[in-house]
Amino acid sequence: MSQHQVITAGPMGDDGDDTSVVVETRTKTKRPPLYKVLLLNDDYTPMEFVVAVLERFFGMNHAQAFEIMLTVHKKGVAVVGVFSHEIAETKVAQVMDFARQHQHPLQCTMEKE
Ligand code: TYC
Repeated sequence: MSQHQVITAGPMGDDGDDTSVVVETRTKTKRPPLYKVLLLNDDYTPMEFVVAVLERFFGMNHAQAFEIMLTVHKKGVAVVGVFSHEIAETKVAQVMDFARQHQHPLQCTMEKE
């Protein structure tokens, strides 16, 4: 954002000697930080359950979900989405709750991008 500031050099009459200068100052508008939501591999959570999680909470179709699940399975971790802090927190909580309800040790975390 930019704001205009009038700097007046001296008292101003109406005799046309106005020495005011208009300068621009910048007001920093920082975009809010984004957060990566990460899914972690483990040895016990069934592959089909992870695929279902990715479909249910991250809006992936079956093929996308299967691909990301395999990436986590092979590499140990994958980014499953990037969100605002509040949305990322909600996704993590939803996944952790769902995993706990089904007694799977699936772990989901978030980190600043
Ligand atoms: N490694 C699990 C298995 O072989 C599958 C799995 C994939 C678990 C991704 C967690 O985030 C995960 N059943």
